[in-house]
This record gives sequence, structure tokens and C-alpha cells, in this order.
Amino acid sequence: MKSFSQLLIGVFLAFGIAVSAHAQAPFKKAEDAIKYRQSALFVMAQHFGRIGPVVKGERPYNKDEVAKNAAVAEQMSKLPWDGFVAGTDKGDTDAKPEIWSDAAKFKSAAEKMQQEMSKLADAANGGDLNAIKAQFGATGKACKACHDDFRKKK
Ligand code: ASC
Repeated sequence: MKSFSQLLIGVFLAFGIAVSAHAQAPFKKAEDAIKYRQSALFVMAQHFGRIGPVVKGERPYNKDEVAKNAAVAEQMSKLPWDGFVAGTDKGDTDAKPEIWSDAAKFKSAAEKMQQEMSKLADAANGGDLNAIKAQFGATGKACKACHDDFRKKK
């Protein structure tokens, strides 16, 4: 049977682990949160951007290629948001303070972009180039809308 002091040590250990996990969850440093969200958005933009020449007719349409790019972009679209940790409008970032002061609007803009990116992935899987073209435009609008309101102009 465990002694009271052993139980007490157990409780303190569990609490200590919970506290340290919280301190690290999900980022150890503000810079990591900024780098994380920028990285996800960068990879997303790379794969979204690769579909651009196809919808403009500058590159032959290949269904698998577009579907793969759209799938990666869709996955990436889900990631940046927990990187917008409170207080990380300082440092190496173009994030506007409105992200935090108008959080509901930012959330809905972020959700809109994810929905449009998912619709693009669906269209890409469908294989109808005209539908892909239309949805590529709609998705780009959602990217831009969020930048207009929440990203500092360079
Ligand atoms: C892109 C990209 C964006 C959006 C935006 C759409 O390819 O990198 O941020 O499209 O420019 O207006």
C-alpha cells in the first residue's frame, strides 16, 4: 500500500507534468508559433500556386497533379490557426493586431478559406477543369480577403 507521502509525491508529479505540458502546448516560444503558421501558409501557397498555371492554360492539365497539389493545400489550410498565439503580433510577422482584437472576424475568415480550399480539393478530385478554374478563383478571393483585413501591407 502507498504511504500518504508517496501519494503526495504522485500528485505533485502529475501536476508538474500537466503544468509543463501546458507551458509547451503547443509551442515552446513565440518565435516557434510565428514560424509554424508562416511555414504552413508558405507550403499551402506553394501548392495552391502550382495550380495557377494550369487554370491559366500555361501548363497542360493533369488531373493527378492538380488533385495532389489541392490535397496538400487543403491539409495545410487546417494548420496555421493555433500558431496565432496571443501576443505574437510582435517580431518577424506581418500579422495585424486585429487578428486578436477582432478574433471572431478572423476566425470566420480563416474558416471561409478552409472551406474554399476543401471545395478546391473536391473539384480537383472531380476532374472538371472548368469547375477547378471557378473554384481556384473563389479560393484565391478567400486568401485575399483575409490578407486585406489581417496582414500588414508591405
Ligand atoms: C496565392 C497566394 C496567395 C493568394 C492571394 C490571392 O497564390 O500565395 O496569398 O493566392 O494572392 O489573391
